[in-house]
Parts: sequence; C-alpha cells; structure tokens
Amino acid sequence: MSSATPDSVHTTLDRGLHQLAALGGDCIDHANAIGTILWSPPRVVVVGRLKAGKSTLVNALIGAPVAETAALEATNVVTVYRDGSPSRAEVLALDSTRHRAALRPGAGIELPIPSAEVAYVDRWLPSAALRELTLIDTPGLSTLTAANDAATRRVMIDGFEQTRTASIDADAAVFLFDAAPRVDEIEFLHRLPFTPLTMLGVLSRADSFGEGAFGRRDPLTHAAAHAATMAGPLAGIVHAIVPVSGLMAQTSHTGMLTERHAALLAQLRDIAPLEVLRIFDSEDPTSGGVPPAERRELLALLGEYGVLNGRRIAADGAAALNTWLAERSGIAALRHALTAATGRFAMLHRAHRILARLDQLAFTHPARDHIRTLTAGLRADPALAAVTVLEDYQRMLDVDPDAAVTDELRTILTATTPAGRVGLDGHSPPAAVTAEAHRRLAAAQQRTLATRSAAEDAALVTLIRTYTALAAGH
Ligand SMILES: Nc1nc2c(ncn2[C@@H]2O[C@H](COP(=O)(O)OP(=O)(O)OP(=O)(O)O)[C@@H](O)[C@H]2O)c(=O)[nH]1
Ligand SMILES: [Mg+2]
Repeated sequence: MSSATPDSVHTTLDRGLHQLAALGGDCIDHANAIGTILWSPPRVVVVGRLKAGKSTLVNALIGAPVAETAALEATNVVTVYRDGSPSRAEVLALDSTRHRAALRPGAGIELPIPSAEVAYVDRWLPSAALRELTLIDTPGLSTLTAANDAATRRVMIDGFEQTRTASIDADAAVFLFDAAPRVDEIEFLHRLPFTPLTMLGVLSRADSFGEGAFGRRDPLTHAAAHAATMAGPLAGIVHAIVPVSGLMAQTSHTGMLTERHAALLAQLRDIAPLEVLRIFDSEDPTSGGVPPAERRELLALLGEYGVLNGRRIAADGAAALNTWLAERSGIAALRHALTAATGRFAMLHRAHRILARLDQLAFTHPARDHIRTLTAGLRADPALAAVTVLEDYQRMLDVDPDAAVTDELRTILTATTPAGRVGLDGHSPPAAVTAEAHRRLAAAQQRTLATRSAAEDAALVTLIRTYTALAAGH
C-alpha cells in the first residue's frame, strides 16, 4: 500500500482498461465509457438546507457567477458544472433523453422541459478550478419545497423513487449548514454513499453568524469557534468543518467588485457603526451620500459585515478591498480541505466507481470470465489496495460503525506511514511497527472465528492482508 499514489492508482486502472479494450468487440466501447470516468476530475456535490448559500459558494469555487443565487427564488434542478468549451448546457431528463438548453444572460439556463422531468443539468464552461473538481449544485433540502427536496434526494440516494438512471455519481460531498444541522439533514447524510472521509462540513454564511455584523462578537470569529465545537459531535458524518462566507468569497473570486464600489464604500468610512446601520435601513435618497440603489448593490455584494468592516480598506481601492474579502471569506481553507483529505479520498472513491463498473460488466457481458480475471488482477494490485480498504470501511460504517474493525480500517486509510497504519506514531522504530502488525494480525485472525456480518468477513480479509504485509516490513 505504501506505493499507492494517485498516479499509481491512475496508471493501474488505465492498464486495466487497455486490457478490457484488447478483448475487442464492444469491450472497446465499454473501456472508453469507463475511461471517461478515469480521465475526468472527481465529482463534488454541494448539499444543504434551503438557502444555506450553496449556489453562492459554487460560484465562488468556480470563479464565475454561473449559478443563480437569490433570496427568494430557489435552485430547482441539480446542475453539474464541468470544465469545457463552449460554455453551454444540456438537460438530462428522467426518461434518459438529452436536450440542449439556452443560457440565460447572467446566470442560469432556460429549461426546455418542466423541472419535475429533469434528472440533472450538465453545464460546461472553461474554468481552471473545474479542471481539478467537477462541482454539483443541488436544490435545498426542505419540506417547504418538496419538489426541490425530492430532486436532490433522487440523484443522491440510490433507489430513491426507483430512479437509478438519475444518479450523479458523486465522489465527495460538501455539506452546508448554519447554526446546527437538523435531524432530517443528519438522516439524509447518513443515507449518502459516502464515508466521513469524503464529506466536508461547511458552516456557511459565517459573516452573519450569531448576532451578525452589528452584534457584540465578531461573527467570523464566533463562527470559527462554533465550527470547532461542532467538529466533535459531527465526527461520524464529516471529517472537518470549515467556516465560510460564500458571499464574500463569491464577490472576491468572480470579478464582481469594481473601483466604483470601493469608492462608494469609502465615503462611509468615518461614520459610526449604528449610523451605518441606519443609513442602510433607510430609503432616504440622500442618506450617507450614497443613493438607495447603490446601497442595495453594496449590501448584495458585501453583506452587512463587509459593508461595516470593509469601509477603511475600501479607501485603498478595489484591489485592497478584494484581497481583504477573499482572506476573511475562509475560502482558502475550504479549497485546501477540498484538495487535501477530501480530494485524496474522492480520488479513491472515483477508482471505486470504476471497479464497480467493471464488476457490473463482468456480471452481464459474454466475456465475463475474462473481465472477472482482469478485475481480480486489478484488485490484487498493491496500487489499488486502498480502494478495497475504502470499500470495506464504507460497508462497515453501514452495518457496525462503532466496531473495532471499522476503526482499524479508518486508521489504515488515513495514515500516511507504515507506523500510522498500525496506530503508532510516525517516529516509531521499524521493529515496533512489525511487532504491532503481528499483534494486530493475530487479533484479526482470532476475530474471523466469530464475525457478525458479511461486511466484517470481507473487512477482516483486508485487515489480515494489510497486517501481513506490514509484519513482513512492507
Ligand atoms: N450574508 C451572506 N449572505 C449569503 C451568503 N451566502 C449566500 N447568501 C445569500 O443568501 C441567499 C441565498 O443564497 P443561495 O446561494 O441562492 O442559497 P442556496 O443554498 O443556493 O439556496 P437554494 O438553492 O434556494 O436552496 C442569497 O440572497 C445570497 O446572497 C453568505 O455567505 N453571507
Ligand atoms: Mg441554490
């Protein structure tokens, strides 16, 4: 397993797909179809409550205002944002037909069919960010908008409303919540085919957290403290929680801010905070020297927090204000989390999807014996050992999340050194690592005598293989 890098996973799967194509006939088409999964970036879905700020955050991560965001209108279709030219959209209907769709000026698309018949929208645009990750925006979870809620569940939960064709095949999820997730949201997250390793929590709208911009405590600091407090109770669902202001991130990452905005804001720099609040609440055309339309524009771009605290910085110009917004937004930490742990396990999840497709093909294809041999060869390759560990971990989370076996699988997956894989710290001498591997190997062998599920049987095979290699010093 020590040899497993994203590159070696990729190379090994690529070799397998070449072997599949070499079987000839329609296996070439199957190899090409599965190859598109291998050559496309991991797919990260953004989910959360109605109005949690999902579309705003998606725009910020893409670096372009392509997703519609609004205080009133809700996102009503699932949209998959992928890198590509020309900028265009296609709608996949629940009956599997595809329809080209016109782009609206600004953001969003014209749906050529009713939203209730849409499985999801494929939206391509040239974007460096989307070359690394495909981003999927979803309608909010809420019983208030039952149709939207169902649209998200349909593509996320296998077998929901018997619509399997609609699956969006995500590799990781970003879960947005504000104060605390609700019971129904937690239940939804448990039904997703992910492990906490590929689920990242985002405490959204951090700029208006708690009492907000005019409260006693800085909302961003307060949100960071709250995120840290929530990390423990939510550890079984997400591996980290990052506080983010999607609004400040969107404004600073999509080129929306101009010198005109900075100049308008700078006019308010010497006014007392409560007076600023009064100016923004008033419809008086001359209040504060900034007309109502411009006040609304500033508020929509910066939020109350940005308006209140960005005034001094605005005097230094739009570039300075933009830098400040970007820094305070928390988007850098979110990006880091997305490319670090989440990204690593999303890659493994994508490899799992490819192996699952091969397994499925082996089930139905006339050349099933060849395909089965080929897939078994891939699974036995050390480069793909971590994929099997991830699959076992996912199954154990379903049947017995608190079992010792589940914990050991997680330790193996998240460790970056041989010592870490047996639960020791990275500086442990090799002799201590092999001794601990021997001890764990014996314990795993002992446990095979009284297992409680098929998932545990499979997991023990994986643990025994891993500990045998570590005991031999590999
Ligand atoms: N202050 C503040 N407002 C935000 C933030 N993110 C989003 N908003 C505002 O909240 C409203 C809803 O934002 P959206 O991004 O459309 O939320 P959504 O989760 O996509 O909403 P649905 O798709 O309807 O579920 C908009 O008016 C946004 O401007 C944020 O970080 N801070
Ligand atoms: Mg939305």
